[in-house]
Amino acid sequence: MKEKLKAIVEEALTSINASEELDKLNEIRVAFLGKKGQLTDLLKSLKDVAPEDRPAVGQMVNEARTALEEKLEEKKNYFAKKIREEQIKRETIDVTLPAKKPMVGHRHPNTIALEEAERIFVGMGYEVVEGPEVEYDYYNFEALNIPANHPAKDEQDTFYVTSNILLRTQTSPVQVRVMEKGKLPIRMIAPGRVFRSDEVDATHSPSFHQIEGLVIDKNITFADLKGTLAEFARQLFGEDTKVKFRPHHFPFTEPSAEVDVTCFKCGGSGCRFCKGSGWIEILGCGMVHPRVLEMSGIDPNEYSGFAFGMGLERIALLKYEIDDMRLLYENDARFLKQF
Ligand code: 2NL
Repeated sequence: MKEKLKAIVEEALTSINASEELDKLNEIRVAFLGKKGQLTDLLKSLKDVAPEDRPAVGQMVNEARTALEEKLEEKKNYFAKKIREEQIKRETIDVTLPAKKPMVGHRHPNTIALEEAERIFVGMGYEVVEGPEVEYDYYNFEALNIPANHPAKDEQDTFYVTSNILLRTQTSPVQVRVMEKGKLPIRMIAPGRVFRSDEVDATHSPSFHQIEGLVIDKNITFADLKGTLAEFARQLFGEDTKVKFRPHHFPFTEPSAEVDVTCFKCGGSGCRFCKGSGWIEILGCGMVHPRVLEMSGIDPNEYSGFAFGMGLERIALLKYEIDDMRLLYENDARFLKQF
């Protein structure tokens, strides 16, 4: 029996040592220590041993069992450690590898142009004010001296929500709302989205952006308007830029003018960019019409002011020499990346 036990233990130890994976260990455990395992069988044949030898033999078998269990456990731990080490090795991150650069977007040309214009006017002490895109007919037209049936209303034909609520065609309503509040003087710009029922082409869109400006105080004259816009043009297009005021008509200003700047490409001598004229139109302006002041509760005998309005897209297209406004809205990253 002793011989047999020794043989079983040796066989078991050899198998354990030779095993190369966790599953194999389980097989060994079942084969030797399981219910029908070799060691269990041996224990069953204890009844054939002389009664006086049984305790000693029984103890031997049990000791062999404990020894095998310990050996199995030891090997199991060895496997677990090996698997963990392999996993750690596999999952190691090489921090010296060059990182994948995340795609970082940047500002839209419209935004760049807007922030540039805002910077210039804020530098001159203007406040930036925003207002609703859905407006009352009153603030968009009536309060700006454009009564029902006025031809200018047709020109700015727009999107109506109801008969007296519409999508604003200019950001002037924001300025009317400020004038109405009655806090003077006013020095503000009103940037924002405006809407007109225009067909899409290279220079038109049913939705575009405007920056309007308004200054109201005592003794404001056309000279203040000229000086302000000349300084704006110099900062936006370069120190040598000159401005030219051409008489024009707007219902909300009197007198009114359109403003051209000397072409920043050719300096005014005439080129393809300015279509040979040397001048580029950038905005409309004028002295606020006394009726407009009056309607918002400002006494035109005490106060006067100037106002101007420009298309943001127009500025962005000029500044970046883009020849089609539609490019600004197509969101083609290959185009936008360039600015
Ligand atoms: C243009 C140029 C302009 C104004 C906008 C304005 C605003 C108030 C009072 C008086 Cl609250 N005027 N804005 C003035 C002149 C020109 O925009 O081309 N508009 C169609």
